[in-house]
Amino acid sequence: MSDRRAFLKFSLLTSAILASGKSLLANDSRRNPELQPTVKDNPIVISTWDFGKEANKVAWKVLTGGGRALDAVEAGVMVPEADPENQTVGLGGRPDRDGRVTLDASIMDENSKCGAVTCLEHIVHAISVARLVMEKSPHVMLAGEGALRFALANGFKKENLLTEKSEQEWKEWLKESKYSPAVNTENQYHKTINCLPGGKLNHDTIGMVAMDKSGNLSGACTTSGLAYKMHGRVGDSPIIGAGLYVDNEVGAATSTGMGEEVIRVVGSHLVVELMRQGLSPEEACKMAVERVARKNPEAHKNFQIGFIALNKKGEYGGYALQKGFSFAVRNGNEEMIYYAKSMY
Ligand code: SD4
Repeated sequence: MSDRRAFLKFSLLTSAILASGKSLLANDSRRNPELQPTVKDNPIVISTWDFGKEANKVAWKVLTGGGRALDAVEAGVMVPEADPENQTVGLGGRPDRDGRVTLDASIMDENSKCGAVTCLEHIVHAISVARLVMEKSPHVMLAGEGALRFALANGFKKENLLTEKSEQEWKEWLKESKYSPAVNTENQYHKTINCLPGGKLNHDTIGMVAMDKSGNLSGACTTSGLAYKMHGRVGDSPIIGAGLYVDNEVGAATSTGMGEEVIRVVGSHLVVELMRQGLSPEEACKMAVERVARKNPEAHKNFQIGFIALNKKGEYGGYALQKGFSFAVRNGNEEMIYYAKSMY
């Protein structure tokens, strides 16, 4: 290519980039006053599903006591992890197809430090092991046997996580052994949308993001993953950028639903980057859901994806693929459960 043609091509490219993007500058939140924290001294926590409300209560105590968002989200998600009635997180979680309860969790703080565990067995508080990986190991993620060994070496107690109820259901499932992850829903919708066998209410992964009194953000995500998955399957929840992402300059996001689909678009990172470009939390979640749908022109009607997000201004939002996705909010003004808007 002649110098002149090369120059013209470069100029055209540069003009196109400049025309498309005031965004190039706006992408950098340090240049975008809109994204600077304005809610100092007014903390907030949001989390997935109805059960997020109880988890938020614990996180809220930490936040109002002046604690770090990191401590708040860890303490918050420990609530469903310890609840044996909750069959999608921690103790009592539904097992994989081999009857083993394997947990996935991740945590991320305001300094972009992060930690995760995947396929962790026998430890109720996977989130605390994830935090330990972040703070006491040179790594970001530990898996399976190595994660368990690390937990035990650091004083965690080995427990049986498979409750009688989850074991019974698994044995029932084995009769047909048909793997068809349910479209997860909440409350009034659970009767009309396909649920787990027997129409049982299918709570799901807890993802929680919070901003503390100093305006710092953190997030946590923990789950037993999809029921009856193959042993060793890893979902989105422990993958930084997929199930959880925090950028203290911009905002934080987390996801629930069909992990494989969230991973394919690096969902939570996508939501945060869309907020960086100026979208509101709800708009960013919506666009990420639409991206997932576009990648699955047919299949997306049969699974659920939900995102929630919080920005530096303390604005929050959520969006889902299917009806029935709820999220819980706690701040100085409200303690609420919202039903997210959805594509369907
Ligand atoms: C996963 N996203 O393991 C998690 C669990 C979930 O509907 O939310 N299931 O894929």
